[in-house]
Amino acid sequence: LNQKGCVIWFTGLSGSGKSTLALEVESKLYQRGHLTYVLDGDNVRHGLNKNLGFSPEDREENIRRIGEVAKLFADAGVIGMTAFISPYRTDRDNARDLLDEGRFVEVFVDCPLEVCEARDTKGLYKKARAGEIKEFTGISAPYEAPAQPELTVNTSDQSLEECTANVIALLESKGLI
Ligand code: GGZ
Repeated sequence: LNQKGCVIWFTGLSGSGKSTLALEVESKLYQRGHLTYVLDGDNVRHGLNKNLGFSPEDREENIRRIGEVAKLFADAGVIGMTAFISPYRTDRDNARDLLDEGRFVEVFVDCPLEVCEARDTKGLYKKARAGEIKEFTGISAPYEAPAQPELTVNTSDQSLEECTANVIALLESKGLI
């Protein structure tokens, strides 16, 4: 396998396009013969972390476990990708500190709240506005944008193709693929 393991950490609001982007990057990397794994709400929050909710404490524990699992993938030589809101800077930095320098790549999936809310793919923003979901990120819970991400993609004015190409180019420039 012509790769060293690493972690690509996608962070951004609900509906910003983290999972979509991670899966598209995965598809491109697969075509090039790389081994990847995408951790997201579907395979983590419904399994390993199904005892966790969305309080600040539970989000911290969610991200802590995900950081440890992502590190295990990287140790195994896999390109591990994580697609979680991960709203707290400290929690993301703790995940970064588990990896050797250069093996953790933070990608800020930037998208204005108005755009995420207009997309409202799962109808959750509407429920959050109505007070039916408490502590919803961007509405009634904080999101701390990364101060120095390795890459920022803006999914409201860049196409999925463009964002994907930018992630791939970053991995190339860092010698990770
Ligand atoms: C934010 C919530 C909430 C609250 C349920 N706040 O669009 P989605 O559905 O698939 O993305 C959101 C997902 C967030 O889970 P994460 O594990 O990524 O969050 S964190 O990193 O903060 O732990 C949304 C859904 O779960 N969801 N309630 N209150 N998102």
